[in-house]
Amino acid sequence: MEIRRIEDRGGKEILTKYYDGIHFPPIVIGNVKDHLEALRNLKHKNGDVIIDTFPKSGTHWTYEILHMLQNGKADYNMNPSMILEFESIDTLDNLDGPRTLKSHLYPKHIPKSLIDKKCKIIHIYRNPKDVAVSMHSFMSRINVGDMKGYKGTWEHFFDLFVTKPLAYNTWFQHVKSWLDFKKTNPDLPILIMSYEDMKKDLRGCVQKMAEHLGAKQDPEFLDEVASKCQFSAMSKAQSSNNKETSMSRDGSNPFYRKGDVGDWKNWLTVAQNEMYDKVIEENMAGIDLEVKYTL
Ligand code: PPS
Repeated sequence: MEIRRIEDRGGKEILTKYYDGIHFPPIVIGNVKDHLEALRNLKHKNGDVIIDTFPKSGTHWTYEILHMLQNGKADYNMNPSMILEFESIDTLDNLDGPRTLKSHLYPKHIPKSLIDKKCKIIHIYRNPKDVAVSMHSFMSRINVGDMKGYKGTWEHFFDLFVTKPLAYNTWFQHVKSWLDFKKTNPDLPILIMSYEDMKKDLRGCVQKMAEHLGAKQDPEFLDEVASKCQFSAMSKAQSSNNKETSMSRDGSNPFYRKGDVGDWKNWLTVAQNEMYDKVIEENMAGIDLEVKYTL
């Protein structure tokens, strides 16, 4: 593992831990290698579910929905930061099953027992323009370990996002790895959904997730889950989540901002947008996925 310092045009840095061809955020435990190897052997618990996403694609949102569905109760979870690569093996082992596990890992690093036992996987993707905007805000607000708040401007950050692999490499590589994994493992229960579809029809997506999990599908319960997981309700409930507010520079919860589709239009200049559209066109070759940039 190497520490990589990725510098923007203004000299502001983003740190990553580089291992096995992938850039990881510096809060991944230890030298990455040992933790990933230990994770490969994490013990499975009956009914475990994994949400995997590229960062800023709706991880917390999906977690809340799945947690409610798994527990049959529409209660918010105030202890939601169970990202596989950020938690110790003991912490993960000590969670009561069935667990709702989150991750941004590539398929090759997902615990083997969870794959062998065909645990349910949900992969959520979000259009990369909104991901870039969300990530810049998050990187500027976060203050945990070696993630001390990125000080660069939006313009400089966007340059990096487009030209350099940052944490979990590029959006295209990450999304492609999961599409390919699903294609080559048709027997595995992997549901792929988009953030934009969740925004457009949350109730319908909650129903699909409940079907995928084999969870209770009583219509009133699913209505309640969808209503509690609307951005306004969920961000309000989580604004007092001390575990998460303690991770930000300003005391706000850094995992919630605007929760919209198409906010990128308020951030990308015409020139940035045209340049990125070309990058998207080149990189989407071989990625068979409908990506919505507006609703
Ligand atoms: S992380 O750090 O990777 O786990 O972040 P993640 O949770 O994947 O993504 C954060 C973005 O998701 C938005 N969010 C929501 N959108 C719609 N509805 C609900 N309920 C919801 N909850 C969180 C959050 O605001 C971040 O997006 P932006 O665009 O920054 O608002």
